[in-house]
Amino acid sequence: MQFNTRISAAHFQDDSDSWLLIDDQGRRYTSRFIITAMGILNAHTMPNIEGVHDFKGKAFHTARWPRDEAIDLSDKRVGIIGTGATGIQTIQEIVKNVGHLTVFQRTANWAAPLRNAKISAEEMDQIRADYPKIFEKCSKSYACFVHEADTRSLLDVPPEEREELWERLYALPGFAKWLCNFKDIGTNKEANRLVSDFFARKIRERVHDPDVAERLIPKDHGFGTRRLPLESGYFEAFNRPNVRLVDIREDPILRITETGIQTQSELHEFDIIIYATGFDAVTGSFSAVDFQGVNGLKLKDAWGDGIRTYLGLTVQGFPNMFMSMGPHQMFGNIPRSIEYAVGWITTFIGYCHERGITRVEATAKGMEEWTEHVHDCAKGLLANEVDSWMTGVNKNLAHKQTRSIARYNGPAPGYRRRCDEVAARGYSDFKMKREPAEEESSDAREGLQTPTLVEMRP
Ligand code: NA7
Repeated sequence: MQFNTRISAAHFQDDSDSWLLIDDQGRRYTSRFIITAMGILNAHTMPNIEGVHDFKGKAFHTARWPRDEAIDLSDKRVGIIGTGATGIQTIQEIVKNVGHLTVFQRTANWAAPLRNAKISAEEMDQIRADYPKIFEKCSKSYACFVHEADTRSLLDVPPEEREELWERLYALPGFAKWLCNFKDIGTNKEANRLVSDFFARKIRERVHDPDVAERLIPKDHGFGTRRLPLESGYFEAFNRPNVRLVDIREDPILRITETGIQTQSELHEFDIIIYATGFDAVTGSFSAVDFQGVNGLKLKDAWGDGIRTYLGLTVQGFPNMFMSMGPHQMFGNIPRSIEYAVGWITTFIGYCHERGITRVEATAKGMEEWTEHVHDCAKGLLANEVDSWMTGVNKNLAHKQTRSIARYNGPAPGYRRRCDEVAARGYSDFKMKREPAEEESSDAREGLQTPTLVEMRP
């Protein structure tokens, strides 16, 4: 383990079938294989608002919440920009102890109760006893969660029965209200409109001021077409006298000033500004590293006109590089997706190790076919008609203004079956190179036979 180390460059070395990694201190490491495990929501983005660095009070992105000091908001005027999952969770928490909070909302998001609760010792014992069943369920479900969709089409079900299901789901914890809903709410516009109406009614019931409630109800996308934020008292936060909602579609932010946020109509003065403005999702972690494959091909150029992968695990032109939670992988229940990717990758590396294979690389054909398959799986999903980090959009970044297919949208069991088939074929879809016969092997090559990291101080 090498702690506190940020890799800034990773270059494939053609002559030794290995990777050279360079960290931000200039230290160099070589390795036969690399596995990227950098996360899909890692590179945070500040808003592209003029004057964002001019504010003289305290300001930070939620991903950089100060660790070295306790932030006491009890007598502070606080502004927060962003109402995604992070903004929603931040707002519901800080309203418990804040002087005054102003929430700047660009896009209202659907959100539904999390319903976390303490687990008794007996419940915990039961959950532990059920682990095999839970894992079995996750291995069969669409997105690796315990939840499974109601197999009926919403429009085939009488209105009272729909209501009954929705009320039941609303009372359950976690993603049940999203993932145990009727199977077609993510594909059929009318079904989606009806389920959205139900969740809009819930917001109206919970928010006292009807005008504020209307602003908190999304009008430009349907329920569940963006990753559903789960909340505990988010909507009630707006019933507090010291919380104000500013809809910046109506009253746009012009700039950040030394003292606060200037909208078209007003200067809002603050002691603290919190940016819950999201991430350069999925590919942002890759853009932060200078990845260079065969012949110096840069990964950012290889993906310049669209992400292309083979199995979401490898990229042609980047031999011996594997991705855990790279693009075109399942983003459902992420730990389960990681588990599968890690198993697949390490089995492949073990296979190479046993057979003296020093280089493996996806083919251009394999990558084109897989990418086409990923795009086919995305067809018909309403989620892909909506701007969100899941469709690769980040309006703070010039190169991420249009939608792309960044994740695998098909069912997880189908994804795993395809990857398992590749392994069962002895990875014959890959170009492979064996190490030279023993008499040819040099000391340097022997040093690279195992996938251990070799550090070379500069
Ligand atoms: P998200 O879901 O990308 O949300 C970012 C929020 O910040 C969203 O409301 C954006 O509005 C808003 N935003 C971003 N830039 C601006 C600017 N320049 N001006 C105003 N508002 C802005 O990120 P999160 O961190 O909340 O959640 C990411 C995932 O982490 C989440 O889905 C879970 O899976 C865990 P917009 O919608 O773009 O209009």
